Amino acid sequence: KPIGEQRSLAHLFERVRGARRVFVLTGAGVSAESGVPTFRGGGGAAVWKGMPFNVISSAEMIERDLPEVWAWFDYRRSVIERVRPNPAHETLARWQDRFADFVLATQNIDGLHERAGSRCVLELHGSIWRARCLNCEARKDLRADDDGKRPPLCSICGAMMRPDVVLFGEFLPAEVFARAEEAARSCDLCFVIGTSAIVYPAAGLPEIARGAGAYLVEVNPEETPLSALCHESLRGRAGEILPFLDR
Ligand code: BJW
Ligand code: ZN
Repeated sequence: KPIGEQRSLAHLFERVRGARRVFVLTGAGVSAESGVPTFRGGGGAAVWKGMPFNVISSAEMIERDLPEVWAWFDYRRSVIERVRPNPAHETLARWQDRFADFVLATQNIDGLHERAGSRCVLELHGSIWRARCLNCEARKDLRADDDGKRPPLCSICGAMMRPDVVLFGEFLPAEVFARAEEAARSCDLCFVIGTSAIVYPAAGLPEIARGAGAYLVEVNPEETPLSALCHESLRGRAGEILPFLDR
């Protein structure tokens, strides 16, 4: 029995069935069942060679030790490469056709939503599969074009490249975030799935949806700072709960 009380459950199903504009925000927990480690939660934070992830995944590290930043992301890419999307990703891929208006925003950089078939994913924190030039902003798709040089060099201007991800202290891609914000503001049903909801501005999106009158549902085995704001907190694993909601 994955989810709570019968009465609220019936109400939830009614909400899901009647929803037209749905906005979903996902975090690392949605990929946990695929075998991608989360950053926090489940006891302990991610660490790389003794460095907590908020140090190695920070803007300062790009200047201080770019090769080490590449080593950290290369390691994670090697993990992600070997895993597959799980039933949570698959359910969300189906939802793009189930609802009249569906927007999926993710904090994840692993590309698993797209691999499961989601089109137009708003990648708020970038992608581990791309590099970006430090000099001219050119991008490189590492799946198609990776000679193994670290750091990779820009094929336009020859400068060094960095992972095209959003590190602590950096701004989110403005246009991507604006589209997510607009979807949050105008949805009638908002799901927050597998995120500790402490990293801003992404964690502000469900607050915007709630403030604009949406029905807010959280899917997470653990309580988060958002739980108090949610109409429903479904305490369980995304890969079990989402397929259950899809019936
Ligand atoms: C399951 C499950 C299962 C497990 N099913 N669920 C003080 C106050 C307010 C803000 C700040 C502050 N000091 C600094 C800031 C700003 C900072 C911030 O918010 N910090 C907070 C930590 C306090 N934000 C930023 O820096 C952002 N930029 C910004 O604000 O720009 C303006 C600015 C410019 C200049 C100076 C200052 C401000 C950028 C944030 C970018 C975050 N990037 C990272 C790293 C990306 C690259 C990489 O991957 O290494 O993104 S951090 C990391 O956290 C990663 C994630 O996307 C992000 C969110 O984590 P997520 O997804 O929630 O994962 P977890 O691990 O935290 O949680 C997993 C959850 O899943 C848990 O709840 C589990 O229970 C659950 N779970 N199994 C469902 N099976
Ligand atoms: Zn360049």
